[in-house]
Amino acid sequence: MKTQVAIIGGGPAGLLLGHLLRAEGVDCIVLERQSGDHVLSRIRAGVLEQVTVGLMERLGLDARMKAEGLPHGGFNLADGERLIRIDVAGLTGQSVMVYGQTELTRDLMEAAPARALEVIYQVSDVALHEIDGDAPYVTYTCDGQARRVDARIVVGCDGFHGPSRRAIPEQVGRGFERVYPFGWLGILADVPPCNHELIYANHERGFALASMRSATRSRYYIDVPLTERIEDWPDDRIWDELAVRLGPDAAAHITRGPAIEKSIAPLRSFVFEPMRHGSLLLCGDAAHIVPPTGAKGLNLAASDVHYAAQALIALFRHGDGDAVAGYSGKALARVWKSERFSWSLTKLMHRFPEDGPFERRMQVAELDYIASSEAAQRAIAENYVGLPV
Ligand code: RFL
Ligand code: PHB
Repeated sequence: MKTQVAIIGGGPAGLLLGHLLRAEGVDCIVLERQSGDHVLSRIRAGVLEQVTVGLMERLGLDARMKAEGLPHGGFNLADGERLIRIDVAGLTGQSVMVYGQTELTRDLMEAAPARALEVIYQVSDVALHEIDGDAPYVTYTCDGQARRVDARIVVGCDGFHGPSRRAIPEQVGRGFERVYPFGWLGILADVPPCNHELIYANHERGFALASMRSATRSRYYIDVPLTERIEDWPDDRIWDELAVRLGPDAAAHITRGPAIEKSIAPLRSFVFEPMRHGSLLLCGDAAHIVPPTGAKGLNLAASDVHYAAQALIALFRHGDGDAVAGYSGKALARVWKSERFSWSLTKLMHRFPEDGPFERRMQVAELDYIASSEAAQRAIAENYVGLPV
């Protein structure tokens, strides 16, 4: 098989890129290891930046998002008794959209056949070849048969554990990493949210986040040591902990219900440089990971895809190879800024086991400053809503 762009990974990054390329008449194929149902069963991001919303609008795939998504003009930082509201809309003139990654992925998946975007599910043994030159190819197994797809460009949208990043020779690439000493235990339940906006709480017992998917579906998180096992967290224990950490006002409005999904995700900051080598481009979690505190992971994947699509359209429509050469620099400039924001919000809102009274005083002083300074709130708001692409 021959195509212009072979995309590895059919998560949000791979599907979004596939659609943007097909919309401009560029040939591509998406190879996904899992089934479509499995991809949709992963409960992940919930907050979309303007850039992500804008890409769905450009594709004309925003109808359900506009009907069912919840535009949020602010969010809250809680610290003990205090609630600091960040007026994102007032400070930036923009808002974020609460719409689950699962729903966005479903919209992209369902639109694929009608737009001639070919996605092959349940492929295994994906391997990249000859990415140093102009004629790379990808081999894989499907239905027990060995297959090969020849392309001009390969794009790795295969997440943190996929094979694409590992295909870049060790002497060419470098990873920068920070692993955090805790994970987020998430619970999804069909109950109304305790507050109409998100609350990120720093309590002496640890971090908590009150989020949502809709007016009737809530998503909550608490941070736990990495040694914790999900089996040791029956639903009631999670609800009890959330009620303490989120504070009495939020607790009074928590509706408890059985978990539809429950899992522990480790927290990591990671950036791989460069994001292009030869004919291989990396997008999304394949190239970088942020801790979820800033709600940036999916949105960074979307901004990478925006830059990658621009570069590939320039190459295939206008014969301009410079854009592909410039992809990594452009994408990384935005990636590092989102990494900084996610890392700083994580530091501000979590109790690290190694921290002592000095570090705690620093958190309190920073929260005091944020509470009293519009400039500080504006800096948080413009990062939260998403820096321009
Ligand atoms: P994905 O979603 O991991 O998709 C990669 C796809 O590649 C496939 N794959 C392979 N395919 C073929 N061959 C192979 N060998 C393959 N290996 C892997 C996988 O099956 C998969 O389908 O990466 P992508 O597309 O880059 O998207 C990134 C986002 O999923 C991720 O950054 C976000 O979910 C992060 N994130 C959040 N991001 C936000 O913007 N806002 C949020 O509110 C937010 N909350 C979160 C989050 C991530 C979380 N977890 C669980 C990590 C909350 C949580 C709890
Ligand atoms: C979510 O709703 O899953 C969510 C929201 C905000 C975050 C992270 C996750 O910062």
